[in-house]
Amino acid sequence: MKILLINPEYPDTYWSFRHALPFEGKRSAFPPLGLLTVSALLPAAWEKRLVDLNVRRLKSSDIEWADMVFCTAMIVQKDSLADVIARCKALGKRVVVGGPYVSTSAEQVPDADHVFIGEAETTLPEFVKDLERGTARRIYEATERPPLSLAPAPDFSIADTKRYSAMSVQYSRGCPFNCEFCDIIEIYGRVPRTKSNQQMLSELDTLRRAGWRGTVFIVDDNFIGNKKNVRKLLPALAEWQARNGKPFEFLTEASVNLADDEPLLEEMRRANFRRVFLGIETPVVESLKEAQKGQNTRGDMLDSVRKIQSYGMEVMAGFIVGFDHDPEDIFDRQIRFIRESAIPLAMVGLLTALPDTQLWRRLKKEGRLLAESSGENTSCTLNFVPKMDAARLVEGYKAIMRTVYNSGEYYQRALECLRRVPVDGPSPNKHNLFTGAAAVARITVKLGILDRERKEFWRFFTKAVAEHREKFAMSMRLAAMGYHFRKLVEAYGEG
Ligand code: B12
Ligand code: SF4
Repeated sequence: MKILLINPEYPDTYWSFRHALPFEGKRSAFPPLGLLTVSALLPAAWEKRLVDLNVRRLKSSDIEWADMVFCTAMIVQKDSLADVIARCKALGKRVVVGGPYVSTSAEQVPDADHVFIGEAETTLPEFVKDLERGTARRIYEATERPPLSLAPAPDFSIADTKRYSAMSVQYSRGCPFNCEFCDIIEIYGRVPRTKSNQQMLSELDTLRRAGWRGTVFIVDDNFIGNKKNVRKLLPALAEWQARNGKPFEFLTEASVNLADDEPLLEEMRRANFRRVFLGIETPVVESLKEAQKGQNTRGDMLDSVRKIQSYGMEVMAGFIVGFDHDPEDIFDRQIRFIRESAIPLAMVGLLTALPDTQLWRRLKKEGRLLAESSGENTSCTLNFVPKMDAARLVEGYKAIMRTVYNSGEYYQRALECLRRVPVDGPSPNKHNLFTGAAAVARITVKLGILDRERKEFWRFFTKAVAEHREKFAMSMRLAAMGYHFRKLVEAYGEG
């Protein structure tokens, strides 16, 4: 059996990092871990190929080669998914779909032959057996969320790893919190399930043996969701890093209460976590309460960010405007918070009601739901009727984008971040692509010569080199990221 696995194209959003990737000479930020896992769940004797549309085009010959096509999608990939399904069906192929978008919106893929709702660790083996017997159904829905002991190690062999800026692994699924707008807890549940230490270390061994060095994204919804197990994992991770010459620097996502746990932060520092993404959402307590995000009201959030930064981790964060309780001065308050937090990568979005979330159900009941969400929180469209005047909300949102990604503001935050985030131990930069001569040359030519904001770049560069020489790679990465965000603002936030 020949299986073609296809990852549809992402639009140009924060997380695509599309404008920063060329500096590193990469095509996409992360490989599609869902499909690598699906590949590992299929019989070893089947032949598999991956086409990631974010890395290269899909040729008709790719489709013709296959007996069956497997596609994944997040909601932002839905248009590309529809194109892929249409092309494969036109060539007479059997199409199997799954992943987070399909799991909440199965009715949106009428042309797919087989639809997987939820995680596939138990349903995919059942499908394979049904296929052999000729009794395969159209819908496979996981009745229970599988323990992660059933999750196989991802099949990295099908990915062209050189094309990606980081590799991904997953330790846990689910999050114990209950944020109203979140679909994670609907799809993956509120009881975080983890892999064993042995599973994790063996996945890392595979990546290391395959020659991977540099960033590894632990893609968990909330890395500290199951603190009891994470406490057992971290010392093993630190020891593994030390034994193997620190081949990886980790990036992950966590809830803000990470700041309350200094022993955990210390363990993360030892294991070489260099970046963490936090869901800060808003400095407005009433809006946090409305979002059922009590974990963000437990203390001063600026202090929390500073604490995490002091353990050697750059903080990245998500911010949201559009809550019912947002006051008139919300836009200024968000700008002020972002400025004071020294979070260079502040991903500000308009609130969106994702399918099948508590927010979606409430807005539906209140008659305020307008359409399905595009999932693109930068696209300046609302899929519900906000309490604030919609035009004012969108205008205020754009004003935040223009301000926080203005070169002067951004570089100021980046410098303050460099100041706050210590780098200790053997240089984590040694595997960092941003120290490579080609990357530095691309950055200095593009940002220091061709770009209209070159003066700001040189001001940043001079200070960064003079005051933070040991963080050169981090400075270069931040400069490249600033360019990506500025380009996004030009696309979405101006006018
Ligand atoms: C890592 C990650 C990313 C990464 C990389 C994604 C990639 N290349 O795969 C990045 C950072 C790029 C990213 C970006 C975004 N993401 Co994201 N991301 C995740 C995260 C945290 C983990 C994904 C992952 O690797 N999971 C591990 C694998 C093993 O799980 P899985 O994909 O679910 O696969 C399992 C099943 O779903 C199933 N399955 C999956 N595909 C298929 C296919 C077939 C054929 C079958 C049979 C089964 C199957 O089998 C697997 C094993 O059980 C998830 C949350 C989560 N827990 O999954 C959010 C998540 C997928 N992202 C989400 C969103 C909204 C986004 C953004 C739009 C955020 C934003 N607003 O900017 C952007 C959009 C990207 C873009 N560039 O425009 C939402 C999707 C919501 C939805 N309903 O579609 C999620 C669920 C989280 C959330 N609520 O925020 N994301
Ligand atoms: S903390 Fe994050 S993952 Fe957990 S429920 Fe809230 S938004 Fe979802």
